[in-house]
Amino acid sequence: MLIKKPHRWQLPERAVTSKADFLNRRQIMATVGALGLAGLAGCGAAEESVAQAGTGRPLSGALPFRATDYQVADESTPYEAVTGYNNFYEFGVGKDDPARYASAMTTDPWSIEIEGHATRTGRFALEDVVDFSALEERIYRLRCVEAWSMVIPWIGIPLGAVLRQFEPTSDARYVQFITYQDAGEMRGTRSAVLDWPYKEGLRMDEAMNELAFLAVGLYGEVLPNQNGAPIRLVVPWKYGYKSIKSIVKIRFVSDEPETSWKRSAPREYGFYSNVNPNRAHPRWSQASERVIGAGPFARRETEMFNGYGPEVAGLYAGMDLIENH
Ligand SMILES: Nc1nc2c(c(=O)[nH]1)N[C@H]1C(S)=C(S)[C@@H](COP(=O)(O)O)O[C@H]1N2
Ligand SMILES: [Mo]
Repeated sequence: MLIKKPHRWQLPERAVTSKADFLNRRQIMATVGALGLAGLAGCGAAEESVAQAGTGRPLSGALPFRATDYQVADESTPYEAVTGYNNFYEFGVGKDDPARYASAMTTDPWSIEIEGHATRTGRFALEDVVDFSALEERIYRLRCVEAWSMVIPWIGIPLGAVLRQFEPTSDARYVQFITYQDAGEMRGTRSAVLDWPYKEGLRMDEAMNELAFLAVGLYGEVLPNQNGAPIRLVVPWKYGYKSIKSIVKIRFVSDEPETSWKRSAPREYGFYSNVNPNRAHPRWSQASERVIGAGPFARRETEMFNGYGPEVAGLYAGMDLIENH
């Protein structure tokens, strides 16, 4: 028998910040305007959207979406910081390089190649992978391995729902993701900072976890290029580098796939990369983090699994998370 218990996000004592508290008025009005709505009825407004009817997708501006209970109590990081302080090494290693140079990336048309242990494989247009009339908002913490953090209101779709469409077989124990690569458009890839293209991966049960998400937008609008347009992974209980940007290939594989940061420095960056305040990076502590956009001295204690333990700790039952870092 299926016992349906309310999940943590629905508990009444979990104060939910209203959207108006963190979306600035300009963005709210842009969303309302684009949806042609007379009034703003919370974020549920997007439910009566603008049917994209499986054809095309907005290339800029507002996206239709519905609100969810996946929120955190803390205020969202200001839009300017979310889109101006980035890691996207394909455009340079400076925090402002992505905002400066990522507009050179072509994001339309965009297709994703599906390979490996699945019934449906081949090349699919982004619009056939993601139903742009079924988007939802999730406000997640993002914790970079460099010991800084943000809170970002993403728009997207659960990863599990997307992967299931391709009917992975029982041999699919892991899934690998690969970023777009174009030396002309991505000036950073002319230096061998990493072994391009950028690669990431998850164990299949991690990928199917309810929290794993594919984002196509943030702050109610189409994802800016510097944040990984047109589609990027968001895995909120892992260090930020697992959340691979601008995905062009998804491979269902049976063995642990190669991942860029582990390949570059395995002692520092593991496959699992779960946020863990108890395991210091070999060169710095992970016990606390700098809160971006909240003033020069704002810090918070880092939480195990970035605060998402109730949802994900079970995935690692019996594992030594220091050794399997
Ligand atoms: N392809 C690609 N994906 C990437 C990165 C990158 O350099 N290249 N940086 C990662 C790191 S280290 C972080 S912290 C997050 C940052 O995401 P944001 O810029 O949207 O906040 O993206 C991750 N995804
Ligand atoms: Mo990061």
